[in-house]
Amino acid sequence: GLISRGESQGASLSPAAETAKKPLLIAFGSQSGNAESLAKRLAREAASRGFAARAAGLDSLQPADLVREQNVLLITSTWGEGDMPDNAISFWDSINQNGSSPKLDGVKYSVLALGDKNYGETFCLAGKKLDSRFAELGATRVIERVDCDVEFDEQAKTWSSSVFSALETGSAASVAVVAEVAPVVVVEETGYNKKNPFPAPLIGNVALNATGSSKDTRHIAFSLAGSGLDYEVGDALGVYVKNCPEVVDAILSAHSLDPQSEATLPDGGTASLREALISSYEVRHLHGVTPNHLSNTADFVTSLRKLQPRLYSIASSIKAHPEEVHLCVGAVRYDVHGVQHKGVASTFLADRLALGETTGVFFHVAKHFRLPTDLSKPVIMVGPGTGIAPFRAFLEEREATGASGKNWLFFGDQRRATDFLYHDQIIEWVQTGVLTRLDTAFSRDQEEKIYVQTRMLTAAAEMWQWLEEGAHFYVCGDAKRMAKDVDAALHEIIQTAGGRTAEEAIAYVADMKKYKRYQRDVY
Ligand code: 2AM
Repeated sequence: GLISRGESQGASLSPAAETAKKPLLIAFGSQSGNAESLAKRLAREAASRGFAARAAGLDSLQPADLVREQNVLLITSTWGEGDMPDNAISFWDSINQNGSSPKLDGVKYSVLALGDKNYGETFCLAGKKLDSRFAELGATRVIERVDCDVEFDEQAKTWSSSVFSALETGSAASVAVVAEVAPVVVVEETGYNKKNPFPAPLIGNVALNATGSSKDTRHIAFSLAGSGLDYEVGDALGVYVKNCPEVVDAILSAHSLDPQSEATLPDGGTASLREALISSYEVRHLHGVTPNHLSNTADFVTSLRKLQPRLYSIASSIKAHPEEVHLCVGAVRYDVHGVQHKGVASTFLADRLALGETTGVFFHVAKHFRLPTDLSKPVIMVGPGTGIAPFRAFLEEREATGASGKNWLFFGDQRRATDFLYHDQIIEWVQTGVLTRLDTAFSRDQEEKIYVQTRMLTAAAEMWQWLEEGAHFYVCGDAKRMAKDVDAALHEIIQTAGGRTAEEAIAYVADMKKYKRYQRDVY
C-alpha cells in the first residue's frame, strides 16, 4: 500500500512538468499540401521551443474543440475563386453560421494566408475570411495576419518567429514583413528530396504527336533503379533543369558580357558566368532586355532568381513500371516578333537532356489528388492535352490493382489523326474493359469547337447517374479556361440531369469536394 502510494506521487511530477508547457494548435487548410507541410514543420519547431504543439487539418477539428484551446495558429491556402481549400470547407461552414457558432473569448490566434498575387482580388481570401471570423467570435489576434505570395518561406519564417515570441512573452508585437522573398518552395519529402535530389537517368523520350501536328508532346521516362524511391499515382515529380546554352550565349553577347568572368552561385560558390547562367539562375526575362543594361561585372547574377526545379504530374504507376517514373510533357516553343522563345523545363526534357544522361529528381506528394481507396467506386477523369498525364497513371493503377469500379475518361486535343496521346494504350483499355467509357473531343477536326465539356454535357444523364453512384470526379490540365468551363458544365449537369436548382447544384458540388470526390490538378 505504502509503496504504491509513493510511486504514484513520484509519477505525478512528470505530468506537472508537462502542464508548464504552453499548448499550441497549428491548424491547416491545405489543397496541394503546402500549408500542411508548413504546419507540421512549424509544430516541430514550436515543440523544440518548448510548446506542447500539434498540427491538425481543419477537417479533423470541430468548433467545440477550439473553445478548449488557448493558442491557435491558422495556416490556410486559398483555392479557386477565393474559396476555402477542400479540407477547410466544412470547418468554415460550421464556424460561419449565426447562432450555433462557438465563443472563442479565451483563444489567442494568428493567421498565415498562403496565396498567389496573380489572383488579384481573391488573393489570400480564405485566410482573410478565417482571420475576421475568429475576431468576430471573440478570439484575440496576437499578431496581424500575414498574406504570402507563392514563395512564402521567408514570410512564413518572419510570421512564425513573431508569433512564437509573442505567445512566449504574452505580448503582442507587429510583424515586419520581408518584401523581397527568397524563392523556396516547401515540399513534402521522401529519402531523396528537393535539397538532395536523385540523379535519375533519362531512359525514354518519345514523340506522342504525329507529323503535321502543331504540338510537340513527349513521353519522358526516368529510371529510379537503385534509388529505393517510391511514389503514388497522383503525385508530381520535381525535375531540376538547365537553361538553353544558346539563349544564354545570346544574352551574354547582347550585353557584351565575358562568359568566363567569375560569378557567384546561389549557394555561395563560384563558377564561370556562362555556367552560372545555364545551371543556376532564371534568365528568361533577360532575353530581349536592352543591350548594355547589365554591368560588365558578373555581380548582377546575385540579383537574379535562383533557377527552380519544375513539377510535373506523374504519368505512370510504379506497379505497371517498376523502378520507373514517366511524364507527359508539352514542349513549349513560340515566336514573339521573330524571337524564338522556349519553355525552359519542357525543352530541357524534350531537346537537351540526352538518353542515359541524369538530372536531379524528387517526389512531391499530392495527397489532394488520389484515387478512391475503395476500389469499387466509379471514377470520372477529364484530362485534355497533357492533362492526360495523371489519368494514364490512374488507369495503369486501376488495372494493376484489379479495381472493380467503373472508369470513364474524357480526352481532348486538336486533331484525332495527330494528337491522340497514348492512343494505343487507351484503345486497349477500352477493349479490355479497364475503360468503361471513353469520350474524345478533337477541337479542330470540324468547323465548330468540340471540347471535353461539350462531351460531358451530351452525356449529362449518364454523368448524373455515375455521380449518384458515388463517382469520384477528377480534372487535370489548363486552369484558366478548361477547368473553369468543366466546372460550369458539372454544375449544369447537376441542374439539368439531376433536376436541381442553381443553389442546390452549388451545394452538391461543395459536398463532393468535402468528401474528396471532386479533385483537381490544374495549372
Ligand atoms: P483548341 O486549341 O482547338 O481551342 C488541348 O489543348 C485541347 O484543349 C485542345 O483541343 C484545345 O482546343 C482545347 N481547349 C481550348 N480551350 C478550351 C476550353 N476552354 N475548355 C476545354 N478545352 C479547351
